[in-house]
Amino acid sequence: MPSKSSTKPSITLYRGWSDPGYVWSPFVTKLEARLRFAGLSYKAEAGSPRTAPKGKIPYVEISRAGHEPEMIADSSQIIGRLVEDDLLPDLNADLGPVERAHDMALRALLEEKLYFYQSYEKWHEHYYTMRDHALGSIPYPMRVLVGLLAYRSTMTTLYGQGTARFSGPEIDTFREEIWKNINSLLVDARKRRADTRDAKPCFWVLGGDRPSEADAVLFGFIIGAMISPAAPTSQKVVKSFPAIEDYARRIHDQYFSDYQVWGLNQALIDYCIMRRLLSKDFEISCRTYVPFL
Ligand SMILES: N[C@@H](CCC(=O)N[C@@H](CS)C(=O)NCC(=O)O)C(=O)O
Repeated sequence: MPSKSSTKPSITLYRGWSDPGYVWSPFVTKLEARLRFAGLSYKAEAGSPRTAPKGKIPYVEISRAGHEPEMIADSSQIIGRLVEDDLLPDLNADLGPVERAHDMALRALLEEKLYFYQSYEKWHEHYYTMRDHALGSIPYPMRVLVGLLAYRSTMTTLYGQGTARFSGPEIDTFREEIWKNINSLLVDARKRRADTRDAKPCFWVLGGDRPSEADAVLFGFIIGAMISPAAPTSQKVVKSFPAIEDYARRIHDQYFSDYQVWGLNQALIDYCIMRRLLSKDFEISCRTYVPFL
């Protein structure tokens, strides 16, 4: 393990896509938020799950003069390591035990529950949009085959984890319930910040005047819903709660103003929904590869 050094290392963040701005992965945006909250600079590269240390994005390469570059995977492990090396502050250091428990419960709700509902919407209900984005770097006809394998693997995971045992409308209800509860927290948090002199200060999900770990995760999940045409139902739900969009917009304005703000073209969303309806027959033939569906 490299020793801590007084010179800052250079950090390359592999985000899965080379496009500038937000990417579709909530875990990538979570990590970017965490780095930006602390003003820690990083270089963005595409990378790929195929070359990632744990087969998933994000991952980072940390380079220090005189040391071998180090690759670290998993957004939480990366954050933990950067905190340990004093490159990031421990956002939860000043929280009491009850607030820490709430912070952890919120992160688990988003990363271990909502994530699977979002995956179902993207991979099952908007398969073609998701496939062509996630596997866009793979040329046809290979993408068709790799897409089916990715679909099968995702659905096997979702079935084992439990989500795919429910119907689409049931999953919609679960998803909506989570966002409704998040909205209640944010409405309350915004009220508590209303007395500050700053006209549009960021407000934070636990209601404090500084972010906690859960804020980076929540921001990642809101952006993941807002920018992806493969998640139109999530997007509609999030947009129905103005406090959620306001929360994300204030964070965007303060920390991500170099990225294009979300706001998908409605025509693009309608196209994706129509494309899904038109491709129903093909989707049914895909399912013959997944016998349990
Ligand atoms: N626990 C991981 C989750 C990362 C994750 O699930 N990344 C997804 C994109 S949102 C991924 O790379 N999936 C590709 C795959 O599973 O092949 C983290 O926090 O970094």
